[in-house]
Amino acid sequence: MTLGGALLALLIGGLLLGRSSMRVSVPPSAPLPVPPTPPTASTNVQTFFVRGVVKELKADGKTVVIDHEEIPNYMAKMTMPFKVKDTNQSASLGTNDPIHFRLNVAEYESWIDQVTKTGKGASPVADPDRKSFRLVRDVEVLKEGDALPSYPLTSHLGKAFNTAQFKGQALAITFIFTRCPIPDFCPRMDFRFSEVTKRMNALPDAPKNYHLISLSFDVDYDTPLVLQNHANRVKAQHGADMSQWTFATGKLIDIDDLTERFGMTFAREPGTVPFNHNLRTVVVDAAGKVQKVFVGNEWKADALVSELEKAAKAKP
Ligand SMILES: [Cu+2]
Repeated sequence: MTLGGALLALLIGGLLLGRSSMRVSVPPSAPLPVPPTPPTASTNVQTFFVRGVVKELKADGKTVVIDHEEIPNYMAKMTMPFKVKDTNQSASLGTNDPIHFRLNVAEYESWIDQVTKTGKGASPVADPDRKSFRLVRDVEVLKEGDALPSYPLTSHLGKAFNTAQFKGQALAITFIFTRCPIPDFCPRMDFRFSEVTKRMNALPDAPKNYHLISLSFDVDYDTPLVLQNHANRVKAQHGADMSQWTFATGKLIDIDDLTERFGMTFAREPGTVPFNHNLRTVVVDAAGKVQKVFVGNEWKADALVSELEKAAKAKP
């Protein structure tokens, strides 16, 4: 082949590549190639076939943020992170790639697989309506060592209390809502706190001066009665000891204030379900100071137990 021929071949190759990468998307209304399968009874994994648009691929390749369509009977349309177990599934994904995928929901975790691109870089799904307006306080972010302000809350037994009355005790606060459908989010927080209560009871030298709070940010739905039923369910399901654990609710403006101090975010539009949220678990020592903030869902019960042991010893 002559030099000119080689160049021409390269040029054609380039053009072909260019063309193939410009191939355009399946229209959003096109049927999915695989029909939804019913939940498999044997493994207890529910599966859903979902269409969406990639918003971000995290550096480790194991988390893909997807703006996905409604999953009937399961989840509203929203943008949220999904776990990928096999990074080959996410390797070729780029921002704004339209995809379809299978969402697998087991008892304690969820993940996606069968990720298929339906086009490349097509226009993203329109952003959900986020026009609504909310009243918030301008608050300072709290760092470890900062004092936790007092927030008035209501327990699952309908009793008023506040976060300042736990001076002299180690306190762990996590943020949940009882309708959360994602097993590795709120249900996992319930499971971890359950494990913590059992470990604290089993440890011979464990401190007695500690308390756990699971604070709901779904304030319209999670009334004290709903929280009480939820607490009973968690107790039955995990054998949790509820004697030092309170499910709580409060005014949205206070919960907003508290969560914002730790970088915790959730959908706050009135009338919407706060599906789209992240996770924070805060440990406050017996002197009322923030000792530790666990980000996300990877922390283990043992880690929280050690933080509580340390926090219980702080001198007020
Ligand atoms: Cu949740």
